[in-house]
Amino acid sequence: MAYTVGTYLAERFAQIGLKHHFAVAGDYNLVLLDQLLMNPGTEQVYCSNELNCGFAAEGYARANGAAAAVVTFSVGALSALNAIGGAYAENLPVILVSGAPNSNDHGSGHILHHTIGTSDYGYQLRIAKELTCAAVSIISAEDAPEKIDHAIRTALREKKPAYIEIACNVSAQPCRAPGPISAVINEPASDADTLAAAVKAVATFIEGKQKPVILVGSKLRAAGAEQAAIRLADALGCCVATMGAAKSFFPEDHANYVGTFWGSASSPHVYDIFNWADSVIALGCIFNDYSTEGWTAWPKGANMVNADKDSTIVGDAAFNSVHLRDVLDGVAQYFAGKAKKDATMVEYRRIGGGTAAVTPENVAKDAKLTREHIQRTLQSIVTSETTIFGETGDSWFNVSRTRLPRGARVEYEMQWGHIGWSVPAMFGYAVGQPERRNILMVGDGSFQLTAQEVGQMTRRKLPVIIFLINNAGYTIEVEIHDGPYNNIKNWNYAAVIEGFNAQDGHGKGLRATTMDELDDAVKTALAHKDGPVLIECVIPRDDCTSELISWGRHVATANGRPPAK
Ligand code: DPX
Ligand code: MG
Repeated sequence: MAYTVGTYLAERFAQIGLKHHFAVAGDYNLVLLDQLLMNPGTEQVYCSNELNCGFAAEGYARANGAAAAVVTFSVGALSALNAIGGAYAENLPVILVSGAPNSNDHGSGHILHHTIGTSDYGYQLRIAKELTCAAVSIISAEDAPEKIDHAIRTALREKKPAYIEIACNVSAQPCRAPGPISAVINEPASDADTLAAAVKAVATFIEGKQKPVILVGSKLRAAGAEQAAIRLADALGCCVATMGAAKSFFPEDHANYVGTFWGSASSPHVYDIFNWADSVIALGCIFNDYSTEGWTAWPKGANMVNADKDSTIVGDAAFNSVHLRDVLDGVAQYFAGKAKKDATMVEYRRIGGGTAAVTPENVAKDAKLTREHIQRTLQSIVTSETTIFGETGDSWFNVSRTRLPRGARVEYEMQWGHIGWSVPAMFGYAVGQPERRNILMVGDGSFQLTAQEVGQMTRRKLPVIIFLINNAGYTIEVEIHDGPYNNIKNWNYAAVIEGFNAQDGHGKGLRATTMDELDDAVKTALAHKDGPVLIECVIPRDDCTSELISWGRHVATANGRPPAK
């Protein structure tokens, strides 16, 4: 047979468009890595540790639609599984592949290295089952094709991670050839009767309302419904807001776009208009404690349509097995040519929405650097080719304030919220989309978790621009609840980047404590093409956005609710 289990897997990677897969070596996966290397259609990209490897794949999936990470058993995979939980939360199809014990050792009573020291090797598969949509263990080449295809197909269809473990002595075993890829990537169509009923129910709901608004959530991309949401907005003519996590999932230059809806942390006038509206059409929204500002800004009840990736809820009726884009297109067609449902847009303009001019910055250029100047600087370099990764922390709100031209993208990880995610995820994204202007905004606390992956950006000469906000600690936590645990060890961040260069790297580390210094550093960063540039932006501990302060108060109140009697 011409194929092996490993080359079969590599062929599937290449067929689903994974021009790269991420890896950390270990003796349980070395032979598998050899097999994957034989396929020129999928390049192996190395990471510094398995947590970062999982996040690099997660970021690559954001750039590329899907991704894979290949790690060794237990010591590697259990770290990567944190990022796989993140991929589940963020609706990204990341295939985690783990090397596994030799098939002869399963059930033999042998005790193996890198395990918890018992002879049951099923624990990793059991853990993975909780965090993925499909998890398989391959201990024979016989059923490898079926198991591999099941895991990949389920991940692509559900936009969730999957897990494949392969016994180390099986990955080079002869295996049958893969069949056509359409069996793996084809999605079943919406159920026709249910779709017709769902479209009718949503259209009737909107007909009965005077003041609808559209709320775009972060599952819109996973649902493949970004273009359909624009068609619905065009047909209705009402206000469209994005949830915090969904920034850039609807074009900000669209006539109906009003900004972010996030309670008191909303864009100007957006919270007002949502309170004035008589109905909300929610598209792929996640309402959690953070996104609802501690349950205080939570659209719910009878005046809502909740349209999700594969299900739509209108009042007390549920419609399943219908794709969001099909429902939206059906409703848009229904309203095409009818009078616009644009009352919220008219009111938004009446209360001054969309008219705020950018106020000039009125300070001496050699003045101490401020958060505001960092945000303005970020704004000044955003192009239609830009992708910004906004890390958990005040970076969320700084990036949220940035206005985006058509084509600019923002990536957040707000459901999982793992600080440090953004460094490896940006690395993975930049591997997938190296030609974009890739910008990362990350806090000092977050950076300390995963800083090594800047070394991989250096290795691949990726010109990522990193704004490292050094506000001397965990400021978001300071605003929620302060204590000594929010102070962190300061680093010489610029020197850390220089350290990654060793004899062959071209990364740059710069430090800005005044506005002038930041302006100069950004000029240097824009001109630097053969490696990352990190700009350490030094600001006082309490210099944060007003959104963070008000949001932090609401979250603290929600966290502090006493137990129900
Ligand atoms: C924690 C958070 O410095 O940003 O702007 O100063 O807040 P700000 P930093 O990166 O600090 C981040 C810090 C400690 N969250 O304020 S948001 C708790 C937390 C988490 N993820 C993990 N551990 C702890 N979100 C993995
Ligand atoms: Mg900080």
